[in-house]
Amino acid sequence: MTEYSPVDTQHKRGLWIVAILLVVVAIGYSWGRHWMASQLPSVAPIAVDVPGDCALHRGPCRVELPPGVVHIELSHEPVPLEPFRVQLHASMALERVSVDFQMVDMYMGVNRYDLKQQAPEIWSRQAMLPVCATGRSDWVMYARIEVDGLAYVAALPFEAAAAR
Ligand SMILES: [Cu+2]
Repeated sequence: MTEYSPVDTQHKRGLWIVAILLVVVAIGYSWGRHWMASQLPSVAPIAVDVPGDCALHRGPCRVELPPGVVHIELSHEPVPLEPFRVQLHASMALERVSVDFQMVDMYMGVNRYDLKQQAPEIWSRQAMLPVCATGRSDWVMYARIEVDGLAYVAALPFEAAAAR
């Protein structure tokens, strides 16, 4: 016959509380890690070479990635504060594409756009450039392309027309 003493019962209750606390901490930790991961870009990008004659305002640039070729173009020569389209088509399916516009040695704020998927290998999005206070027109579009679980980034130069 088993006898339960009040001390044993208290001890058991204490163990239960510890177990529940451990579970709560474990769930919190796992959720926190998940949340932090979702706040960061999923993968660090690999810089890829761009042809020396690439000038997006004149026409499409061809970028070679290990899994295939990507053609990137703008609908027309961008004018600050006027919308233009960024279009991208690849020889393979892509997972995610975003672009960011900056100037050489001049931080122009966040000008990041997530492109929308039209088909697995066709992505596009309307974008707009801010006005440069110095009147310069030399820009770089950083295209970040995610494919096969890896991210690549290509720096594509172009000129903007004068703001109207
Ligand atoms: Cu500027």
